[in-house]
Amino acid sequence: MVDTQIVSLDRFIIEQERLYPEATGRFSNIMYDIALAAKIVQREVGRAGIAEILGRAGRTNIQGEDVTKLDVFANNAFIHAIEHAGNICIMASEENEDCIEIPEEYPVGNYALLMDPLDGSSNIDANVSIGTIFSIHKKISAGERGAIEDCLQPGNRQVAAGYIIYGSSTMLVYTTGSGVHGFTLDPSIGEFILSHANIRIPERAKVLSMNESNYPKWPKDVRSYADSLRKRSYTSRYIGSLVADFHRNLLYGGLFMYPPDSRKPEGKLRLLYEAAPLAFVVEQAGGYATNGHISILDIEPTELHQRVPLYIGSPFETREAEAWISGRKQPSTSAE
Ligand code: AHM
Ligand code: MG
Repeated sequence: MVDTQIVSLDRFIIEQERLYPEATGRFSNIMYDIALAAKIVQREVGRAGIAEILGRAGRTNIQGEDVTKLDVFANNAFIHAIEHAGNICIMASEENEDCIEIPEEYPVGNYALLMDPLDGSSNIDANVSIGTIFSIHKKISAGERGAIEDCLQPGNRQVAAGYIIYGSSTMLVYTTGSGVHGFTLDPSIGEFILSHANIRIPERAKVLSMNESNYPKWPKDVRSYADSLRKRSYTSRYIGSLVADFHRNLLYGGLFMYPPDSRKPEGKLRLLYEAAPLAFVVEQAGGYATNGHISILDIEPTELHQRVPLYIGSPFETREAEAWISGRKQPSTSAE
């Protein structure tokens, strides 16, 4: 029998909006625009192998890394889907050095959008899952059209955050602070359908996601913590595509870590585009995210492209990692 009771993303957004009589609908409109951009990017990712859009775009981003053509495409798709609608006053992207202002011909709204439009793009050629990460803040600046301070807000002030994973299926997972909900794109009707309501991350899981080749470059406390996990028979799962590694651990449990190392003393991942939005998601799912000392959500950003060490995932392991790395406690070395 055909299920006619499916909950589409649009219906879910409308029902959520009804819970807030004061809502203007502007926030809902941003989510519709993000979903539209996600479908456009998904279409290109799905065609990547045959559409001659693989390979390098011939320039580097402001982090000095190669930019592939799909990064450029995804960045433009999200900017163009969102800038015209009058809901956003300013944007920031991992691909742009400065804030992205809304063109004068368009109206502006009361929200700031930050994004990593296509994370893990070095994996595209190998058909590995990649993702878009987004974060939404309320405007706090005085001027009409938004300013950098709207983007430089701590994670605990996000009004929404989430990601889209382009994998064996395409999923949009997001939170507005009342749980985490996952929607799977049904290509036959072109709609995101609620498939994972109220996701909860397992309390603990013996799974570790980290780039072990960096071990010799990690600080002593991080190495000894990793040693203690090995002694306790933790298994490894790491593909090097943050959204894919994070999504797996969100569903099955585990600890993802990208510590500082001697080459990258600030860590590799970006606070505003990667760590803070995923921290909001994981905390809403019952997990935790830390830089080894404090919650990622409590870090006051000072610059747009700030990097941060990241330990994120199941609450048991992430709290233990923080206690050990900050020197508050030794981890358990028993087989349990
Ligand atoms: P990117 O934003 O340039 O794509 O880099 C971020 C990626 C993450 O997806 C992933 O977690 C990490 O870099 C992997 O780094 P490494 O290759 O050093 O293990
Ligand atoms: Mg990235």
